[in-house]
Amino acid sequence: PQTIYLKDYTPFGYLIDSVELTFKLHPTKTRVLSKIAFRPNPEATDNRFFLHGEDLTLISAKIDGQDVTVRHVDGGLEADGPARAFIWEAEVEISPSTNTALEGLYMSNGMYCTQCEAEGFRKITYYPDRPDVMATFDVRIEGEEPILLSNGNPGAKGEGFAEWSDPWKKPAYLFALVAGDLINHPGSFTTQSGKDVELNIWVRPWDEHKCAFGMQALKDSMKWDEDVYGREYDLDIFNIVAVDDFNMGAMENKGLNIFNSSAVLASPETSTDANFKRIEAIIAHEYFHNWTGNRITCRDWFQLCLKEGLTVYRDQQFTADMRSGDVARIENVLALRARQFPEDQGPLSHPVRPEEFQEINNFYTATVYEKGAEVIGMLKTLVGDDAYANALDLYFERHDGDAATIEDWLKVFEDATGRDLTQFKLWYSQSGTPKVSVSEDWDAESGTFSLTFTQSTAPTPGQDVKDPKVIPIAIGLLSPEGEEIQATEIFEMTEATQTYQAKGLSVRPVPSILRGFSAPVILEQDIDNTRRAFLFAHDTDSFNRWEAGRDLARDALLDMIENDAAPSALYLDSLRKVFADDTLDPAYRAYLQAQPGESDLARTLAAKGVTPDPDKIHAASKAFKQAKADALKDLLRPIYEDNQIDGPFVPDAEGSGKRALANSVLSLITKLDGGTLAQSQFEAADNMTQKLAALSQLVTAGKGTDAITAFYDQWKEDRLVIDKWFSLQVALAGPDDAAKVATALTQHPDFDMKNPNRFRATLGALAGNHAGFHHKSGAGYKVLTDWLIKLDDLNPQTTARMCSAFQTWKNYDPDRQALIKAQLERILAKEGLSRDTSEMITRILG
Ligand code: B3K
Ligand code: ZN
Repeated sequence: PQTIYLKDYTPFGYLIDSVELTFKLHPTKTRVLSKIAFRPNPEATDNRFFLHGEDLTLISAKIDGQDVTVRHVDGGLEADGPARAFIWEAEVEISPSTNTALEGLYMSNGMYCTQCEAEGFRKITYYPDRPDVMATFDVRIEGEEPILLSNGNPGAKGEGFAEWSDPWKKPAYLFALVAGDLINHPGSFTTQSGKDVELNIWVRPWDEHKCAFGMQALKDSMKWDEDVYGREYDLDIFNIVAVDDFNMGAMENKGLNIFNSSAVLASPETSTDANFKRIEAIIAHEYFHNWTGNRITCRDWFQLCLKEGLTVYRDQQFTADMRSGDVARIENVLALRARQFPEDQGPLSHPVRPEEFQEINNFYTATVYEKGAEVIGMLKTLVGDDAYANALDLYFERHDGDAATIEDWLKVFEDATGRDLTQFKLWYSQSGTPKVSVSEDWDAESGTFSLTFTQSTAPTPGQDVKDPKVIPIAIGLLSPEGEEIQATEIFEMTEATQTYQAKGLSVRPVPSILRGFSAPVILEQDIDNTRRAFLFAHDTDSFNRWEAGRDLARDALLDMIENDAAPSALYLDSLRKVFADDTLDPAYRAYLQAQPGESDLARTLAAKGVTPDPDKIHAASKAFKQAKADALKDLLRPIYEDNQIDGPFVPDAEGSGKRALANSVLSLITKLDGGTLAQSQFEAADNMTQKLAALSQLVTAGKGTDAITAFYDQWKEDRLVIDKWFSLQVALAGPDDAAKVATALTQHPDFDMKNPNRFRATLGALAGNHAGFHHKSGAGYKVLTDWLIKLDDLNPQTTARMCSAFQTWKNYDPDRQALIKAQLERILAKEGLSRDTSEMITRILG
């Protein structure tokens, strides 16, 4: 396969003034007619007329009304393009119903839908399918489906056809079409300048009752983007469509967002608080793309973080504003550490802006998205809130309508703030997670407290040498009594080693470092557990307070794993004190007692040079939880009772916080009562949050058999709930059973490998069951591999994405490494392996 390099970028030889498309829909013989007005691009040096195209049957091609001879070349076609403006017309035939890759135009349960990002439009018609080619689109859809949708504003409509017109220039990856038997959940929004926008969420009739929450989230997002970023919506209509078969969460097509039904449909009976929160964030994310992604798009796919990092950052800000900011930050950091850190510390490590790829779909990663968002957050911390706001205004003003680059983005910040961002740019170009170690010094005589920081980043694939980065380190100082004696300050680290000083202090302070997780680094502090317990009890920064407790818990667990130590009395004692504090926000309190997961512990051990033993980790995690339950015993029932809610289920911050706390307590109570309370919660629950939490506890306690059956019988008609049913059984299976349970579920009549949600619910859950997946027999590796090999023929994108389950393989012992390597080689040896999967496996093998 061919490698594409950032350094090779050249503009396309032609510009497009307008695109007209006509679709004559048919499951196996859809005709797509295109009429495209090209003219030579004065900025291009290469005027080759090449159009991308994949899996298309060309019926006819004309230039200015005359048939032309085309040359079919790798990835598309070529023709002799005139050196003047001309009209290209083509007719192609495609087969949506046999398109199982879910890219291009495909069918999901009888409805037509599209997914074009990144390079799917070329499966619809011949086109310069690259984001720097932007055009207005006029679309006519002919089909018997009652609802026919595309981007932009609606035009003429009649029996068997509908027309749509998108006045905003856009790249082809933002094109969308939907046709099906759908009903709309309507809404409306009046923009800040008084324009009325029609809103719709389009679903199958039986999903109508699951739309209200998404609609509210959409309105909240529209308002928030006006209030916080001054961004107004720019069309008469905004449509969202729910689709069951979808490779990822959702897609920001201009005016016609297409969502995985799991990322938009919700009701209290069928969705958990976590689902509601995720839906709110994804709706916001896709909506925010209207400005950061659509109005300003990317010049090429190497610039993906320009839209994704920024849009994730914006959706995180939105969530923090809508819910508790403290909890939101903890959740973002947990996700970063669970998904981005392993990526950045293993064979798949790549810069936030990669410089090469074979298959761009493999780079929609936690690094581009979540680390990309952290980079924006650091930039804001460094320049300050006001300067950030000015820079964003300038960005929208200067680049509206552009296909921009990271250079453009940074230049805006330089111009708006007068700052030189040359060194900061390393965050975009160098991969790996920096380690920051710190040592303290106290000079009692002068009252000077010093913190000396040293940063280093280990080599990553293709990058042996790393330079010091700009790292904003938020520091606060506490008195020995736990009073804040110095509020948070930003120390700007730019050298490999650098010292921060606070002067004129009367006592030696206790520092609280990297407050709010002010940079995506690994902080190595040589402090003892008494200090951690102090910070856990007193830190005035809520993030660092939680972090101190987590570090204590982690060290206690590592001590149990490595040295067969007993659960740390210091930790349990500290936890008891903090956990008893009922003035704390319930959601935050739930996180205070959460312990690091098994994969997290495995990675922490590996980073210390210790080979993780999955069985030991599993056993220690269970024992630790038991010890917490014993230590907190008398507190648990009252907390559980205090956090029950009378009245209807509301998925807001308050309600979900109480349920999170009650359910976290339930998980400890189950360790003491063997599942009695879980059983009654399971029977009484009128909402999925409590139902599923109770079911999880019953299964974990080995008492889940009847509840599993009852749950299935109650929900067998609801695909999204049955996904949870598949996933939970695999995720909670014991180490010896996980592979068997997953295999058995793949035989279940409701298992459908073509549906990415179901596939992930089953096989993704296996990969997430640490001790089960890494079972010494190799059964976990084998089952996942068998299914990845099967799926690759149908859906390369989802297959490739799931290969990352193997990315940590070099952390394990030689036997496990050999077992995994054999499976990776088996995948690689498969005949006709997709470019997507082949690139992933090759990189993972290293
Ligand atoms: N931009 C899409 C992701 C497309 C993924 C293509 N493999 C959704 C999002 O980030 O909002
Ligand atoms: Zn996005």
